[in-house]
Amino acid sequence: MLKILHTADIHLGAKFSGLGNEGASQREQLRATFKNIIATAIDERVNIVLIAGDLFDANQQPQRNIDLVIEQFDLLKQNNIPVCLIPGTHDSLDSSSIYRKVDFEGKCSNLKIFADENISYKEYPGLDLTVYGKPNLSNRSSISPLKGLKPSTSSKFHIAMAHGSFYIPEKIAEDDHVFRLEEVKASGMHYLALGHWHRVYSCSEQPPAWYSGPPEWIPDQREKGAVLLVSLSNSGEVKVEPKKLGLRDYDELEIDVSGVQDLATLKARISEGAKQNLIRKATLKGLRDAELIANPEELETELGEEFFHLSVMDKSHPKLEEVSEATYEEQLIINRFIKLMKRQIESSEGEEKDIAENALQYGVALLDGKEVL
Ligand SMILES: [Mn+2]
Repeated sequence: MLKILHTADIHLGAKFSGLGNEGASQREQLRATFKNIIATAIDERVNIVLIAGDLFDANQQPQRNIDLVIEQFDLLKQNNIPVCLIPGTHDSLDSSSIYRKVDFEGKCSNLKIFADENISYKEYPGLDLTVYGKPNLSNRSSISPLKGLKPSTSSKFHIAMAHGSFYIPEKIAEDDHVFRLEEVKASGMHYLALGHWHRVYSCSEQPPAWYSGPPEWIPDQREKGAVLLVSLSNSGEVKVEPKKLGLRDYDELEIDVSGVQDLATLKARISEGAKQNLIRKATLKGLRDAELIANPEELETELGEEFFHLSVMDKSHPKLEEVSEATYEEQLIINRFIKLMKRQIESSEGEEKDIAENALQYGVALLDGKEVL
């Protein structure tokens, strides 16, 4: 049996400007989680570690991040664990690449960096394994990272690493290092370790091809980070187990303020399930009573201490006491809409009238360009 730790998109050195004062702390946490990945690889006695691109957030790095990587790869070496790496889109192998400035392979004899322009491979006879990969040479490319991939040795196990976008019609930019399902199917690999997408995601069952996502929370990510522990049995069966290593968690909360009576209730709703390591994005929506005045910045300051980071966005719209078509020019749709709805309100009663009144308020807000739904 072969056991692998697959990770990618660690983004060491990321700036986190959106986190304000907590940015530096999360940047430090990336380093701590990276150490945790290496400790997990040693604990779990994996045979090899694969890093499928974007180990670094940029090709310019403080010396301490370079030292950290060398120190941690050395820990793997002391435990007889090799490590393979491909340059990704953030740390691509361009002329100013960190992998050209620093001789990581010279300092870590257990490290293989795939640096040939085309797919190349590294054989591990002791593991009966061959690993394949190619670097991303720039941030953008229309060439598939799987181009030319095929088993090239007599190893029992063949595993590829790639950093790019899985092709989904109309969802993917053509120059985002795109590869297709047919290429995965025809690759002859037992497993494909992918990077670039920032979540755990399986593109193919046979052969299994997975994105690990970042191990620790980075901006635009919508879940807690993980690494993948992959086991390949001698009979060719592959088991993939995501292990959540990230410290910081993330959630999004949408609050319809139309049912919220007062500020205390609104605060309680925002704070529901607050945790010290949670990054929460709260959005206020709907039509609010004119008396309910909520200042997002004040809410962030007042409730922020209950979270690692809280952001509040107000997309709600005040309910108008009186809606009049006279506010809008005759030829505008909104003017016609108000006239029609008023006629509807006058001619209905009971629940129907309530619905028509709500429809008038929502309709005016929407035609005004507000996001109330
Ligand atoms: Mn990335």
